[in-house]
Amino acid sequence: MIRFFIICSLVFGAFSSVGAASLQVKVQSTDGQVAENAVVSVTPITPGLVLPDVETAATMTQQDTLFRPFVLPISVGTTVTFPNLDEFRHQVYSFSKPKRFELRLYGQDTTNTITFDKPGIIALGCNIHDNMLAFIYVSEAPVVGKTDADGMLTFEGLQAGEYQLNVWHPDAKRGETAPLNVMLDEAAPTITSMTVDLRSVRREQQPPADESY
Ligand SMILES: [Cu+2]
Repeated sequence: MIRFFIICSLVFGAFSSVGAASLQVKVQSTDGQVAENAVVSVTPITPGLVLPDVETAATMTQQDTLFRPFVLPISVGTTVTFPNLDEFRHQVYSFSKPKRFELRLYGQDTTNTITFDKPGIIALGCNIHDNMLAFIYVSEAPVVGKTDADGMLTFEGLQAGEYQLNVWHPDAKRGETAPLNVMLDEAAPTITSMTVDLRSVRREQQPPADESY
């Protein structure tokens, strides 16, 4: 009878901890500025952690002669579609080592997909519109996200345990900064902050210089 109760409590304990912990990350620059578009990767350290399902599909839209979003975080193996919502054609390319490609001139009627099978940073451009610029961050981690305009990012549905956080930003001076280990507890949300050393001039997409495409 005693053994029965022990088994029950073990099972219930394991069950109730699944997806119970949440993690809030605030990213700022070394000079205290809010860091929007910082990509945070979450890698489990504690053995046996059950992770949320990895997203295997994502979208990088071309609209109003801009990429949307400016920064797209994905996990390795994700397939990205590149819909063109403009009434004129784009020719999107990447010279970045993890995935070199070119999507030949295409309009609204073409569905382009690329699967990113190696980790790394992909800079996107368009051969027709020089102002277009975006980044796809392909993470080895199964859980990845990016900060909002307030420099904040929340992960839900994580199991309690230890994780390593890595942060990347398109304007970081020296690649990735030092990782941070955090212990998530199901009793209360974990709130942590990370710092990135950013260039003073931020890269962003400017609207096209003229309207003659
Ligand atoms: Cu274009």
